[in-house]
Amino acid sequence: MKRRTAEPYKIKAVEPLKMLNEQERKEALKKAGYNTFLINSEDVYIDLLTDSGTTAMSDRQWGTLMTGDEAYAGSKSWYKLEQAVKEIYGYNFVIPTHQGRGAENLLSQMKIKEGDYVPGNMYFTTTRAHQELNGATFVDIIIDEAHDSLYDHPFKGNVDLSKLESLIHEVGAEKIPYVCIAVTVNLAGGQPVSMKNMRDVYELCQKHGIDVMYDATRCVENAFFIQEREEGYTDKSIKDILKEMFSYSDGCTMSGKKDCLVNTGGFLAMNDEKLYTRARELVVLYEGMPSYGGLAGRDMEAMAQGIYESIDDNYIKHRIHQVRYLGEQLIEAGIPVVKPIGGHAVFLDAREFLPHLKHEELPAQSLAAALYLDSGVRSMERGIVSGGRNKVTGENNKPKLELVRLTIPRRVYTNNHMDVVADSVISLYEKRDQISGLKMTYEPPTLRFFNARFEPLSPSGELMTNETSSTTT
Ligand code: PLI
Repeated sequence: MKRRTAEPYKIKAVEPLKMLNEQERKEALKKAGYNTFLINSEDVYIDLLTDSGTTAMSDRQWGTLMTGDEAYAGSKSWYKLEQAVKEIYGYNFVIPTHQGRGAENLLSQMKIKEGDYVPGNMYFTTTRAHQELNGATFVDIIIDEAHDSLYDHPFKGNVDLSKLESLIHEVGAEKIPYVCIAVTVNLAGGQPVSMKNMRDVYELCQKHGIDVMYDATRCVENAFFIQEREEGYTDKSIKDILKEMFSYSDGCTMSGKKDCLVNTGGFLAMNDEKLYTRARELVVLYEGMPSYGGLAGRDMEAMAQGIYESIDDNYIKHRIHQVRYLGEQLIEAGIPVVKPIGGHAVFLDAREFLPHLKHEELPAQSLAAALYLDSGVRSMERGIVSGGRNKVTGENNKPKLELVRLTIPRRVYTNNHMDVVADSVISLYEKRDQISGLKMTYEPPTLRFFNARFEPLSPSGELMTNETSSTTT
């Protein structure tokens, strides 16, 4: 008999949810220009837009808020956070930032020169934007399998070493300020990198005098996959795995809003003292003193506590299993999703889901809008709209993966919520031919997905061309 498991926490406070009817959802969607980023949160039933900053904090974290030291300089709370980062991630130096992109800004400004190349295992929107803003060209060195949504690979976030070697050969190591390795890879579907691959990348980079900087945003999730899948790690603790992972890098940027289990916060960490000294100067310009970096003392307290909670083996096991619980229901129903199911989200393959739509008709944007209309579940487009335009030609970047991300916040929803989401996706799949494409009616020049507006392409101007919702909400 298969024994079922449940959430490794009790619920102490609840936030009641508003449940709009179909007509109200239709109006909310139209008002938001069919962009799920622009829907008011109170109009959302189950919010799977992102796992970023949406974590439920523990009673201990809430408790630490009262002990936050709000001193402008030398806050006690900062020293607690610094200690937690050094202990768990193992770096020598830490600079706090208001969130991950604050750390990306500092790192990119300090290390990149005009005309440089930054290789990475698939792009992330803000990371690449900061690299480009500082004059670098991003080069994708992830294994080819990562671009194939159906290819089942235990470590689909791995770097293709031959791609990295070719780039070094082609442009020269002096044009590569660092290699950026994301653990896990968000846009590939939350896919992990193996320990062996991290070790190999580090060895290769050391040979050429190139730094390796991790995007550590979902590093605990990555550590779980190593424990689960990589030979020699089954009996190791998440804490030990993390330590080894970070030993194959020279520093990292971190969005604490994900695996540090807080609503805001981040940091830049490194082993090089010279880089740290420069970062201490630069952080004052953009974030604040090196002892708070844009954070309140209470935020730093909560993040220090969150870092320790995140490495609890029971917490992370449930976290990954909850995402898988949703993903496996969809796979069983024949829904096209990115395989294997990753760490923080289930990704619907919108081109397979809506084969009647051309890429220019924005299948992922349309599917995300249709899902909200069907059940009030909010998801996020990760496809051609998020891909933006080529900075030289101005053409749309056309990422091979055209996805809708169902991102599961940490410790927020129960498996019953996952069931409601699965029912809605399955019901939409049954009437998928009724979903119209969208056209962009307003396009902001940078990171357009946040604020762009759309309209249905159907002659009736409706998103669902023959509307009959099967949901009860
Ligand atoms: O949102 P920030 O600035 O704390 O972090 C930026 C960031 C960096 N790297 C990666 C892999 C991310 O996923 C990331 C932010 N992700 C968001 C907001 C998300 O919804 O996935």
